[in-house]
Amino acid sequence: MDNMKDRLKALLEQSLRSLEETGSLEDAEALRIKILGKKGELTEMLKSMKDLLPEERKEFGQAANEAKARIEAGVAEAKARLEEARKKARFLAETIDVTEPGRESLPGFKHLVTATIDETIEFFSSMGYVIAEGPEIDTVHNNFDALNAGPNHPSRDMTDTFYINDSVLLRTQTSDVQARIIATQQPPIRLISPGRVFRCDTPDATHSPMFHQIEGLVVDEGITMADLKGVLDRYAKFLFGSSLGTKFRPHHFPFTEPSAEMDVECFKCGGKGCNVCKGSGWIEILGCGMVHPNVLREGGIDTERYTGFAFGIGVERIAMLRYGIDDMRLLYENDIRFISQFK
Ligand code: 2U9
Repeated sequence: MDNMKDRLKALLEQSLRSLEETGSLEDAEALRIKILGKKGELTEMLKSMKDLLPEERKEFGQAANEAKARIEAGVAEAKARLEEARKKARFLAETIDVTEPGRESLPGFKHLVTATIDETIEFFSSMGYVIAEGPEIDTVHNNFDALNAGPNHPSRDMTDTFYINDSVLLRTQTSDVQARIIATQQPPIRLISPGRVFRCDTPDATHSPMFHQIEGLVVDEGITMADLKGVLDRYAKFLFGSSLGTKFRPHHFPFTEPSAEMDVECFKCGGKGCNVCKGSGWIEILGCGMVHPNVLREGGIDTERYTGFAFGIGVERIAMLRYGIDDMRLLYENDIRFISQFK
């Protein structure tokens, strides 16, 4: 009996010390099983009580139960301590330093060609124009015949136009969109047609075999050159500055008569002459004219009742002027160092 009491005392002391020293929740649980589990050291000791005399059993039983309660309390204490330590460590590890500078995000931004198209769309839609789009591969009829560019027109030449076959080509202008519309709709018509066009050109600072156009078409009763001038003058001011004047020079296009090119006063020098306007004080920005009666007639529109005006804008040219770019190829290389200057 004395021997058992000594062993119990030693087990109790040893257990409490180990629990105090244990450094992890897993170790604390392992200790609990080692001492109090089904085959634990204290459990075994309680089992061996059966060999004691009845009065010894009572005394030892009491001592063993007390020891068990103290060890259980020790386990609970150790677990609470370790749980707290684990929480603290986690809080420390997961702390976010809100004073640290954030990582720079790289949001996308519009390409200069897209930005120019979108701004032009914004301007014309605010005046009630609709946006019309069409296929980039179209018929010779829609691209040339319907636009009064007869069989001998120079732009039909193989060296200027990409032909797919005798009757199908890559459109050289977005006018094919308008040709379709006037063939299927009656006035009033008021639209712009932004899109890609193709010409057999070797790329250089001012040419590309693919570029973007925005063409406009208005057909209604009583449309005159004054409407054309008013709208396009407003557009030039919207693009380059409200104080700048515009002028119209006679020109020739097969689909308009009379035809003109519009110049705007140089936005850099205000008209005095500089490197941007090449000393003239004026910058050419678009072509325009009153829709040729042949074109309206081809589309089934009564030319006694209706007249119209049309214009064509080279998007890259406008973007280059506005952003001071001297080589068109830079717009297509997509070098992020170049493009991000215009964010
Ligand atoms: C229809 C009737 C008339 C479209 C027009 C221009 C003038 C023009 C150039 C601008 C620069 C082409 O990209 S560019 O090289 N375009 O100057 N375009 S009038 O006239 C039309 C279109 C459709 C039915």
